[in-house]
Amino acid sequence: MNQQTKNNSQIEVIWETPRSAGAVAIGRLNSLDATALDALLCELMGRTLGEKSAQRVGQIVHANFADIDNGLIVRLSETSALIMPHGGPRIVARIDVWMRNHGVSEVNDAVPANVLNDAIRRSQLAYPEARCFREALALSAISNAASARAIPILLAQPKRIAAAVARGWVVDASSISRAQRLSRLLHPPRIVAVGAANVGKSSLLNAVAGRTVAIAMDFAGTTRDAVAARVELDGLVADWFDTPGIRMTDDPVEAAAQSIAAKLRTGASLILEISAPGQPCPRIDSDVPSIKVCTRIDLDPKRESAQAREASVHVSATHRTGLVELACAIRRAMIFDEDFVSDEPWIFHPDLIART
Ligand SMILES: Nc1nc2c(ncn2[C@@H]2O[C@H](COP(=O)(O)OP(=O)(O)OP(=O)(O)O)[C@@H](O)[C@H]2O)c(=O)[nH]1
Ligand SMILES: [Mg+2]
Repeated sequence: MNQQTKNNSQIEVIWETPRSAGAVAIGRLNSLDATALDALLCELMGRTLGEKSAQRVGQIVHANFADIDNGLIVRLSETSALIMPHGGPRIVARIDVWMRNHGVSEVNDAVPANVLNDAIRRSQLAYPEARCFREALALSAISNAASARAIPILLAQPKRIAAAVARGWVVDASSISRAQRLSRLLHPPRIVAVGAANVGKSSLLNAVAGRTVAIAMDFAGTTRDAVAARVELDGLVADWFDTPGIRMTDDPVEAAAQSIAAKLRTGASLILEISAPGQPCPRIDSDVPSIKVCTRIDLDPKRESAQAREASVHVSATHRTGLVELACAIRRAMIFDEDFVSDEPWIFHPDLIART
């Protein structure tokens, strides 16, 4: 091949099909300059400008592609066309060289070999339909996400991150904290309910889960082990741990369970400090964020007790009231409302910014 490099940098080619073998490959040519696109297509087909070609919008032409292959060309609009040669990787690679030699710039989010790492390689192999490595990572994250609310946000990221990386976007502290909050849509956060014995902690978990997960009975010390259930709270899937009531005990089983509960609190994303009218929540020494919840509010409908006044959420497990408000309060503490609507990129995987 003896092509001269021409200045067609105003034309770009995007391969819509994956770089693996396939029956047909589809490349999209875009240009703001319709005349430059006409000229390039004519040259690709070995025709002179003005000859019957693929230049009419909507027309499909069977053409020779620079003696490399033959296939179809569709003129989608004045400024864009699809070229569809056979999908052998060698054919596509040779057309790429031809394009490069004709000054066409390639818009290709595929990762260059030097930064191709295992995570990217695995996701690209698993999702050959992905148009770029960021989309492959997004599809892989979607398939593992615990909460469905992650899906629309993840789908928006490939374009958003590519644009941000291209404009020299720098990951700052606020992007990192937002990413940490949003990651709770992928990996369920741990929520630990604590409180005095017999306030109604297990009943509350059963009410939220909609089934009997933990034994609830009218005597202190019913829960003697940490019991967990995966629950959905305003679209956020979380692991809710019920713990034994905090009280002095001689029972070695209950004491062991309390020490497990203390460890659970340290690794928690959120602590629910459960009280009931007349039954305050013992003081918990912890750096973990917490929400004060007053249960059994059916016994204090006017919210006159100190516990009702102190709490930010009021529920009754037996009457099933306040459960939606509790779910929303937990979700908001874990992921802010603005996190869902922000246009900022979400770096949900460290390799997303691998290429700069
Ligand atoms: N009126 C009323 N009673 C409730 C409510 N929630 C729980 N109870 C009652 O409170 C008692 C204790 O409930 P549990 O859920 O076992 O309390 P707990 O905090 O898990 O108790 P321990 O495991 O012993 O720490 C039971 O008799 C429940 O029926 C409520 O919202 N209103
Ligand atoms: Mg209990």
